Amino acid sequence: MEPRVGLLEERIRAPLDRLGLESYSFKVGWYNAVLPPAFHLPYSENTLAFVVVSVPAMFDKAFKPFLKKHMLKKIHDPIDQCISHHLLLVRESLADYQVDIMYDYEMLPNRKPKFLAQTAAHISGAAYYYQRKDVEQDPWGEKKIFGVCIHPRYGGWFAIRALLVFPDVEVPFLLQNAPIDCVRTEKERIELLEKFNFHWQDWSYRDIIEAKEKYSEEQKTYFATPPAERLKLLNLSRGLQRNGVAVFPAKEECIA
Ligand code: B12
Repeated sequence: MEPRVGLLEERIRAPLDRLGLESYSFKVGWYNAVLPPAFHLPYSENTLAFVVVSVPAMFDKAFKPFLKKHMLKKIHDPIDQCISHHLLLVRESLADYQVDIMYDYEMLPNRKPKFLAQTAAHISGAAYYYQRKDVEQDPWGEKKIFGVCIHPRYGGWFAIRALLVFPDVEVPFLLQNAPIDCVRTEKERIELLEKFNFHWQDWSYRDIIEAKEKYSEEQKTYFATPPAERLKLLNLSRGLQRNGVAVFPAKEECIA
């Protein structure tokens, strides 16, 4: 790793780690190489970027303290507000750099996601992206099958939250880490894709490997509650956000 990138990486990793957020560096060129032009990130191929993922500890280390200190804005999902708050602080701490931030839920005017979170997780080495084409004897016929990332330590108990892009930092010599292939057999891959596509509400795809840590019951209850009712849940269970903040609209499919 180039020394300058190592230092920069540390300035990002250290504050995020404490919050249950992991960051993985990559070159934009690695991401663009596996995608058609319609999904390319509009930066040169040696541009430095990081993908940020939340792990189970985020709920206690970042989200609950955030709720105690900050008044929620009614129109945004509280977890998204928390992640955005902390990434903006990281950006402030890096005032010597330009940093572009993109969130997993942001769409372009053509309604395509600003970035494909699972592809970014795979090419940065954060989590292996299992897709239909990773199965040889495909049993699904005409059905549409969505792919899923599995983290080597947290299985499916994590979410891909954001990209940080450094448009002015070129890293031609950055070394690529391959993601850990932790769902190795054909049988397990079929089981994983079946569970993710047809039974995702029962959480079972997340346990396809043994996870070092999972979402707590409290965190599961929070994510299992329809987005429009989550604020009520927070009010009732914590006595927080007293000053008249009402419901916030859901983003589509909001379990992370
Ligand atoms: C739109 C969306 C949905 C839509 C459509 C799903 C889809 N995959 O298209 C709907 C509403 C159905 C949905 C549902 C769910 N979603 Co969703 N969704 C998204 C979102 C916002 C965009 C996905 C997208 O549009 N992809 C476009 C398609 C075309 O991409 P693709 O299939 O990956 O195809 C590309 C790759 O194959 C790539 N490619 C080609 N060759 C190669 C080779 C390699 C090596 C690689 C790496 C890539 C690659 O090229 C293709 C494009 O041309 C992402 C967040 C994000 N910003 O990415 C979350 C996301 C995929 N969803 C997620 C989840 C968890 C879910 C749900 C479980 C609900 C939930 N949120 O709890 C369900 C499960 C699916 C189901 N059973 O219905 C997670 C997945 C986490 C993980 N571990 O993988 C994500 C990443 C959100 C997050 N913040 O973590 N989702």
